[in-house]
Amino acid sequence: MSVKQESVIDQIKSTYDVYKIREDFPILKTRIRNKPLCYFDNAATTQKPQQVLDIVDNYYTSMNSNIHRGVHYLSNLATDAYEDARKKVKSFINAASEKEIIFTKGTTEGINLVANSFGRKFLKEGDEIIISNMEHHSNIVPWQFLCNEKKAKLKIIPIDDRGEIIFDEFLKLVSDRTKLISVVYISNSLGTVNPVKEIIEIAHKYNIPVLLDAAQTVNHRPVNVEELDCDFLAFSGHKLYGPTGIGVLYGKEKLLDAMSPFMGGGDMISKVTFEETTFNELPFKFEAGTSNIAGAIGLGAAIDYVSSIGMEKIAAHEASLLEYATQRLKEVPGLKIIGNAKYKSGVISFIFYNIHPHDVGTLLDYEGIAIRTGHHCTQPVMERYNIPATSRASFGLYNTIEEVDILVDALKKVIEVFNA
Ligand code: C6P
Repeated sequence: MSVKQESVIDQIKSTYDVYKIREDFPILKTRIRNKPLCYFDNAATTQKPQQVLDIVDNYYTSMNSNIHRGVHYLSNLATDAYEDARKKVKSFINAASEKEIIFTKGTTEGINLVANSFGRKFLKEGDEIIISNMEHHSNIVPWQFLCNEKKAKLKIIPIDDRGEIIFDEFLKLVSDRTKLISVVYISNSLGTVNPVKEIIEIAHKYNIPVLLDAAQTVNHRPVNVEELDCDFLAFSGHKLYGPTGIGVLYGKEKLLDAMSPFMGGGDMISKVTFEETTFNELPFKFEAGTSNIAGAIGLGAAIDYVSSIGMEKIAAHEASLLEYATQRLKEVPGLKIIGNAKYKSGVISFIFYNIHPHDVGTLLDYEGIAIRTGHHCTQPVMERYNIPATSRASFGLYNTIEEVDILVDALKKVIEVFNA
């Protein structure tokens, strides 16, 4: 091991007690075929700490009730806990008001909400929406639906060989026809951290609102919507150590106010007659039907959990893991990393000789290692690099240097199996 690698390990060990943190995650004690689980599929979903599991359990055992409806004790308790979770989200991303925090099912629903409620109201024939070549399908397909309906155009910011947005090309796409820019903050398949602040600054010169897909961001680094000045931001609770089926759409109050509701139903109305319906105030206007109450409360607990560790510390720990893993993977013959941006987050996508990623994934599974293989719901990225799929190891706050070593050793074994 090089001196550099040793100093990286020392740095991690001195500032961050990852072994103590791991104790909070019961699932990490799992053994797979008598080998310790090495969970490197955090970009798909993260594991949950006991603190989140307990809160969700407590909700169902001691306060289960519908919210915003009842006058009874349990309903008030559940409503307070749900609204308390909203306050936690507001502080976590530094929104100006709780009215700007809409609970959704996840990132996908948040983006669809904006496409429907903002797009259908404000887009007209000939208008344009800008996205990038590295978007997740959930930040492509809703805009295609919208553009098809409105006869609008979807413009794509190209990316270079390293996996970075070509900024000059972005500048060429922006015009007074652009009605919205929707870009991923951190790419799930390349790990690229995009220059979103610069994108927002340019967009605002033209009065164009910007939506950030922060599915892979809020779990890895502090996010401050006021500082970014983004207009919308969507993320999923399950990637932030919280439950599945809950997410958040942040939107500036002025914009959310101007938008029509997304779905109709209970809780989002003010008055309903057969002739006319008036709508509830923000944020309830966008939360039709019974929400994922336990999910929101669990997300609040997840926010408490990561905040107690500190997002800055989590970011530093994962940056060290990324640096160490990137170095060590160079030892594996035939392995090529896809995505070498200057600013990267804890995702390493790679291809490996001509061994299909699914075979790599299956062999790693025999060693207890969970990675994701495939296109990662970013088929245009695969097309850009002319590959069908990648293997992807993605880091979370509980991953260790020792796990990276296990991954590297296992990859060397894959070569032996394939005689590559
Ligand atoms: N990416 C992955 O393995 P949902 O499914 O709504 O929670 O998140 C969708 C989504 C949107 N944007 C980005 C950048 C994402 O990474 C994801 C989810 C997972 O990479 C599942 S495909």
